[in-house]
Amino acid sequence: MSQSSEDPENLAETIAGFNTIQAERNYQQAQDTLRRILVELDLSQRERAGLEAEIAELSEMSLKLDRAMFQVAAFGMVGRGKSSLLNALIGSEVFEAGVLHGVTKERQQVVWEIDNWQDEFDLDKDTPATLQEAIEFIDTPGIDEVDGQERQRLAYEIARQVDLILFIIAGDITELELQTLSQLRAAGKPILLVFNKVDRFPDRDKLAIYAKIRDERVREILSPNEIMLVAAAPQVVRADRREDGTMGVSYHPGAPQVAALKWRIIEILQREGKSLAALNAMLAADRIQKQLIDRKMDRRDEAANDIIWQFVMSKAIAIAINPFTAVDIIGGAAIDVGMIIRLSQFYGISMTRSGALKLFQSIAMGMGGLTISEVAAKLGLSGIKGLLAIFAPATGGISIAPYTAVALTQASIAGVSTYAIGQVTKTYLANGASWGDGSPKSVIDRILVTIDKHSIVDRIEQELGTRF
Ligand SMILES: Nc1nc2c(ncn2[C@@H]2O[C@H](COP(=O)(O)OP(=O)(O)O)[C@@H](O)[C@H]2O)c(=O)[nH]1
Ligand SMILES: [Mg+2]
Repeated sequence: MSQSSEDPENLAETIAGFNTIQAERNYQQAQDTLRRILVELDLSQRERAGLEAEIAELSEMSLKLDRAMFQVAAFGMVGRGKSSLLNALIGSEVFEAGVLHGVTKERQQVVWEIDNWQDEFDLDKDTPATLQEAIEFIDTPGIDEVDGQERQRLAYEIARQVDLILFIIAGDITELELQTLSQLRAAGKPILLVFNKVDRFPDRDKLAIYAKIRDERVREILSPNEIMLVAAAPQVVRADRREDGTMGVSYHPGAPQVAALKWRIIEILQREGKSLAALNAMLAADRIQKQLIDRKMDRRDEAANDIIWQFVMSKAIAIAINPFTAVDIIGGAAIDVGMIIRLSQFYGISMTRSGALKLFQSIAMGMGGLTISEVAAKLGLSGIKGLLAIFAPATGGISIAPYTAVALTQASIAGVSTYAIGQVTKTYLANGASWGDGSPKSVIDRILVTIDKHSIVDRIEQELGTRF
């Protein structure tokens, strides 16, 4: 080890340097990952539908990383001075503030170049290269202005998006404030508890409240150095001599006292800005990617079900037209095998005709047999099976009524069996052409119990009814 790195000050600098490099690398990596996800998203128009918000959030995150944006949100009850505070930090009246209840109706944001604080803090000298270029300040409605559920959603949304939360109070802390504070804390983002309007308290009270919020209820949620005292829009009292010669007081806006808070924000931004932004982006990317994959799978499943249904109806119609020549399912096997081939193409797992036939046979055997009555028994359609037994001897089609009944019954059972074969095939293919850990039989049994046979029979009969 060199002489200089044993010097404690140099060592600290070296470590800080490593941290900076690490932060830089995390940042780079997050940026690359987001870009890659966006490029490789590869969603069809149909898969995209309903996911617009997530995709937009992903692009937003990517943009945020590209622009090196640090997001700071003001949060708190109505009238605590959220809008005033952001204005004081920025140094101009960007957000509407006022005495009226609920001036801020919805979330608003403004991007603000960090250079603007340059003169005040002589940033050039002190700021390392990791300093972000801009802060986005986000103003929100009061947490007591939106109902419980909406409030939770808002808190959750903001907490997961932003890099720093300013939670603004202006006096003793209320139950609702405490509750929201701990909700926000759970998101794991840096929080500063900003005690505003200190100009309204005599010094002793200020200290008392400060001690109180530090010592009692907030202690579990926040550490003392996460609490800041400010006056965003202080009122200065002035004694005036009125025209009639008497004395009176008037109130005037005084200079904001927010310098210490600015410093804290810069400090957090310097220390954690890049890592935080990278971490947030990665968390969001991970969450969104999982959603996208789920959605893709859902869509895929729906599309596969559409394919299966087409074959179910082809089979049902074929059998309804010609019931007695196809009492065993093998007779209609061409349709099932066709379905298996079509599904395998859909899942991008190519399968030859003989491969498909083999799969068909093993599924059919796993389903307990190949004749209509065997399948009916296996599927729990014994009522229908009974019907078959009654009409089966009347093979001549003597009267039209039994003929129709038998035709419909056989068509329905054949349709359900094709449906079941389709579902089993789908599961097999979606699992990468594998039965997974279990045997084919166990997979088939598991799927068969989940099929609502009677509603499928109803649906087939209904669709047949519209055709015949
Ligand atoms: N005395 C005093 N009044 C303040 C201070 N900050 C904000 N106010 C006043 O509190 C009221 C509500 O402020 P506003 O920023 O609209 O609160 P918000 O609803 O939390 O956004 C306004 O009339 C502000 O002038 C402060 O530091 N001292
Ligand atoms: Mg406001």
